[in-house]
Amino acid sequence: MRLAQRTLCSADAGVRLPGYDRSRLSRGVVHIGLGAFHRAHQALYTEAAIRDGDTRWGVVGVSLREPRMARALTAQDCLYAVIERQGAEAAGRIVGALVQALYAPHAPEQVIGAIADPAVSVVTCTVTEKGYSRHPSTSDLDTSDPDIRHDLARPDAPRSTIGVLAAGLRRRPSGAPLSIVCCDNMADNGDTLRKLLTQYASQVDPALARRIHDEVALPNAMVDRIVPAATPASLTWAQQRLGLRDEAAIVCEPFTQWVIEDRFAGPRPAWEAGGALMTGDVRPFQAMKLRLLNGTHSAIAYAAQLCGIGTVAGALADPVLGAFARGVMADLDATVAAPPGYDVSRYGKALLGRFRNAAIAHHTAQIAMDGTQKIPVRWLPALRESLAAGIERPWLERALAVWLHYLRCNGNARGEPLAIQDPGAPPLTAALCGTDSHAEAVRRVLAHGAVFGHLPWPQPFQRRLAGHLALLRECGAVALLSFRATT
Ligand code: CS2
Repeated sequence: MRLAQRTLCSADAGVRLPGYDRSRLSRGVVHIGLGAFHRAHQALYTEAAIRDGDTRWGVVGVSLREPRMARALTAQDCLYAVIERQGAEAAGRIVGALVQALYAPHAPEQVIGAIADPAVSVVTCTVTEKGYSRHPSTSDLDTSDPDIRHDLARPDAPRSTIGVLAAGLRRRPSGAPLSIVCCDNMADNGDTLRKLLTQYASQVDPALARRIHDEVALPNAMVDRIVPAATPASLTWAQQRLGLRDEAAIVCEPFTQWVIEDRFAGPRPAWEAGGALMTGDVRPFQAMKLRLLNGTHSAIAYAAQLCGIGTVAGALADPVLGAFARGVMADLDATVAAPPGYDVSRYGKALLGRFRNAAIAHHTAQIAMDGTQKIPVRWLPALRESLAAGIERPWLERALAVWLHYLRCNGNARGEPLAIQDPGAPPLTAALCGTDSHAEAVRRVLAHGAVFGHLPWPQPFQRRLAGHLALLRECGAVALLSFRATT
C-alpha cells in the first residue's frame, strides 16, 4: 500500500504521525530544491513549529531540475517518511509540513506566484553549491551561465535559482518583507546569495535591486545532517519499516543542527521548537562545520573512491583510510577557532563517530561530486592560511594530491572506472594530463584561478604536491596515505 493521507492510519505503530490537522495548514514557506536534505532537515524544524500549534507555515516545495520528486510527493499527498538510523536503533516519522510540491518548468506561474504571495514570508533554498550560478573565481554572478543568460533575456520565464527568486520578488507587493535562507554548504551563504541576487536584479530592474536592499533579509546559516541520497535498497528497507510504500522516504542519521543568523525581515516559523539555534554570528559555526565535517568528508570520499570503497563507514573501518581521516580532521581542526561554548576537538571526535554510522549507507561517490565547487570552501582557505603562517598540513596536502589524482586517473585500485560528476572538472583534468612531468602538472593545475585562487602557491608546497602525485602514480593511494606508519 502506498503512503497517502487516507492510508496514514495503516502505518506501522512505531512510526510517529504528523499529529495535527493538515487541512488547517496555510502556506507560509517556499522551499527551492526538493532533495532529501531539505526534507530531512529544514522541513522537520518547520514541522516542529507547526506541531507547536502555529499552522501558518505549510511549505511549498519546488524542484527546478527534475520532475520525479515533485511527482512522487504529489501522488502521496506530500507526505513522506524520515527514518533516523544509528546502529540497531531506528526511529521513523511521517512529515506533514509540505503542502504542495511543484516542478518549476511545468508550473512556472505557480512557483513565481508562491514566492510573490505576501502570506509567504520565508523562502529557504538547498540547490547545491553549483545551483547559484556563481562564478567560481570571483564569486560574482556568472553571466556566462546559460541559465542566467536565458533569464536575463526572459526574466518572467526564469530557469535558474537566482532568476526564479528575482521573478517572485518582482511580483511581490511592496511592503511585504521576505527572508531568504540559503541552506547550502557555502561560507557566508546568505551574504553570497544577496550579492548574486542583487547583481542579477540590477541588470533586470534597478528598482528591484533597491527593494532587495530594503525589504529582503538574507541571514547566514549553518546546516548539518548526514542525509544519503535514497537508493532502491533504502526505499525497500523503509517500506518494511513503515508498512507502506513511500517513494520519497529518507533514511538518515539522528544528528541534526541548524544555526541561523537572527536577522529576519518578517515573521518566520519558530524553528527553535526543532532545536535551531538563533545567533548573532554564524561564521564560527560555518567555518568549524565546513572544514571539519565537509572537509574531512571530501578527503574520505576521494581516497575511498581511489581504493574502491563505497561508503564513508566502510572507509572509516579501513585502517589506512581511517588514520587518514583522523589526520585530515586534525589538520583542519588546528585551523579553526571554536564557536562560543564549543570544544573543536570534541566536535571532531563526535564527527568521526557519526561517520562510522554503518546503518546509513553514505556513498563516497555522492560526496565526491562537484569537487571544484566544494574544495575551495572546504580545504583551500585552511591550506592557504597555514602556508602563509609557514605551517605544513601534511594530511591535507595529501588529500589535495589524492583529489588531483582522482581527477586524472581513469580507474580505481580495483580497475573499475571512476565516474567523475563535476562540470568544473574537465579543465583541471586537461591540465593534469597534458604533461608527463608531475611538477609541470602541479604548476598548470594551480594556475586555474577559478578553483585555486589567484595568489601564488609557495614553491616548497608545489614540490611536495608533485612528489605526492608521483607516488600516487607509481604506488597508489594506500602507499601515499600510510606515510605515518612507515616513517
Ligand atoms: C557532504 C555533505 O555531499 C557532501 O559533500 O559533505 O552533504 C554533508 O553530508 C552535509 O553537509 C552534512 O551536514
